[in-house]
Amino acid sequence: MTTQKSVENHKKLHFIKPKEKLKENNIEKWSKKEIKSLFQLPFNDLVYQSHVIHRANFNPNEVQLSTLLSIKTGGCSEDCGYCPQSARFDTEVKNEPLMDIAEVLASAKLAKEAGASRFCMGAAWRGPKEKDLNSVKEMIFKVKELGLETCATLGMLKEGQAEELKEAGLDYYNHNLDTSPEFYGDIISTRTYQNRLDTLERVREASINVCCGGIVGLGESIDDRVSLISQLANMERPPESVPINLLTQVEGTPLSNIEKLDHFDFIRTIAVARITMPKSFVRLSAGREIMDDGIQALAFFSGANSIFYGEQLLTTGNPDIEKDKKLFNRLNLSTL
Ligand code: SAM
Ligand code: DTB
Ligand code: SF4
Repeated sequence: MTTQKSVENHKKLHFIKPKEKLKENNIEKWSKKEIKSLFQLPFNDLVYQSHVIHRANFNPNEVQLSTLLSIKTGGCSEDCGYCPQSARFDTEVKNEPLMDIAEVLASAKLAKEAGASRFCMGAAWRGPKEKDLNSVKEMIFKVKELGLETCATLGMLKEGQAEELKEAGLDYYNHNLDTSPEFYGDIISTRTYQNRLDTLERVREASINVCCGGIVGLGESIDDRVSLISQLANMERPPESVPINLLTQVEGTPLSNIEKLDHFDFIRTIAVARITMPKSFVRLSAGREIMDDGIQALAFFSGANSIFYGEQLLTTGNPDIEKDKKLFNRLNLSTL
């Protein structure tokens, strides 16, 4: 029964103020304790707070659309335990060479016609070789000429490569931290957390927008989610774009049979990302195909304002464009 007392208690709910203070005297903007206390809030209290912060910083009825294309699929040397493109796992993904520029441009044109504003090119590499980088630079230049924002995710970058990409017209570089530093070694052994931070630093230094987030549902603990958010939110400048992926379980990968995450825990992660990174675009990324419309609507309410749009992610499926358009209409969402 709702008593007057319980109503009064909720009015007193401690409201977390968005913090925009820069790192001063090495004091973290968000302590792990504060982040954990967000994850532990009752669900309604958390999504209420994240929504209020969302509408203070963004139009809550707008969603940005990015379309992905795998320009180099499969045969990857790395051992990321979630990934169907690693050559070490027996999955249905085949090793294909780098796509032709003409094919990439044809896809980009279709993405633009369908309403995407950004085109993201992904390659199953540890990092790009110089010859490959030249081809990708040409792709970036030509995709940008179509009037699309450009994004690339090519793995680790060496000194000077980010500058080359910037010169070609790259707007965003996606490189995820994936999980907490503590849990990372359980998922990937072929490159370190520090390697990832170094690449992100190179992207920043080259004045390319940073797109960096992670995956939930890898078997990590709540403390690992806290620690991932702490890494992202406490960067000197938090990423402009924060993709939150729900693990897509692919047969043949080591994580194919792991216990499935409760989708409300996915929403909690979106909400905490929104509260701790109030000015960033938070992307509801992999996993939409297995989420019902209600969960997606809740993700938008909680602060997600970007999605991957188009039938395919890299090697796995994503909702049909027509299905997404219906969802936007039902929720009166306009797209960017
Ligand atoms: N090879 C490059 C790299 O790893 O940096 C770029 C492409 S990689 C596929 C980009 C990101 O996709 C990964 O860092 C990971 O966050 C995400 N990803 C890959 N497989 C996934 C899966 N099965 N479920 C959810 N996210 C996934
Ligand atoms: C990101 O955070 N998620 C995208 C994109 N960045 C490159 C990739 C999701 C991949 C899902 C598995 C696949 O389709 O291969
Ligand atoms: Fe390779 Fe990237 Fe997949 Fe890791 S996530 S195996 S680096 S394609």
